[in-house]
Amino acid sequence: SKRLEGKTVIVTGASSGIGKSTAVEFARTSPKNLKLILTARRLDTLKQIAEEIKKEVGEGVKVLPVQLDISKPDQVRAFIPNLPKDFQDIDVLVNNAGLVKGVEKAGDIKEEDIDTMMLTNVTGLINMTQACLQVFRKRGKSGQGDIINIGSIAGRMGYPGGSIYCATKAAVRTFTEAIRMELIATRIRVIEIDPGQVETEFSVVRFGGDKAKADKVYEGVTPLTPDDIAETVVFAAGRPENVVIADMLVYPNHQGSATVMHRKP
Ligand code: NDP
Ligand code: 8X3
Repeated sequence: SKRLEGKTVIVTGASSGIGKSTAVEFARTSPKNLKLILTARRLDTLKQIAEEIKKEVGEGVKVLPVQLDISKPDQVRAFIPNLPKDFQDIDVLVNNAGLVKGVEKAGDIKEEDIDTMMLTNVTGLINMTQACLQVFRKRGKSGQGDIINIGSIAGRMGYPGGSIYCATKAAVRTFTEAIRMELIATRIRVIEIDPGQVETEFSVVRFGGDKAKADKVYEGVTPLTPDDIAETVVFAAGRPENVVIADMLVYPNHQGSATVMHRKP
């Protein structure tokens, strides 16, 4: 889309799943003139993805892989000042990095897992948002830019075995809603996309690398693909400047809530 031409886009958690697909989808949609900053902890994977993107769309998209652990406030603080000058004028932030650890119920949840989820999904997302708002506020008369937060159905309702993850995504949802109001006198758009079940590394991470347990989550169903969500992210970013896709809930066809799934016997 012409509307994305010339933009600088950051995707957090671009090494896998929805973030990776989102990076590729931005490049495909605006192959002529785009700057993409791919961030995650796994730098080697980001470098490979940058190569894949270049191979597919050519040199019109400038891709910069940057190692960044968003759960570390000092890394987020240093992130924008350390970008090459021609990548610092960020237009779009996709706050996608996030994770779930375990299925333990309250009383048995590991402290370490609580911290990891909170520091990544909540503190990390907030710190990234604050960093980019510094840039957005300087643009135009009142400020301009897009913040696209990946929430979850888990932020709209709790489910057993997901209390901390659900709480983190509920925090994302309320933070998003509040800052949309705070920024109402600006041209900054605040967008939330809430996926239902998407097959990515999400469940593998949840079960500490146990692929067999992860596969069970998707038994008898056809989950969304990360590309399905990537399309909605790029759609939202590509709307005319006055249009805000404030909030989108996206399910696969078999899903009716965080826990209601129709499984083929
Ligand atoms: P993946 O596990 O495939 O991808 C998660 C990404 O987040 C990875 O690129 C990972 O990169 C990155 N990440 C994790 N921790 C950090 C960190 N501390 N700093 C920087 N990057 C980090 O899962 P998904 O693609 O499914 O998840 C993407 C988002 O979508 C998450 O916010 C998730 O909560 C949300 N979501 C997922 C759903 C699903 O069913 N899959 C449904 C609804 C929402 P690395 O390990 O290299 O750092
Ligand atoms: C991931 C979806 O509800 O399966 O956000 O945990 S859920």
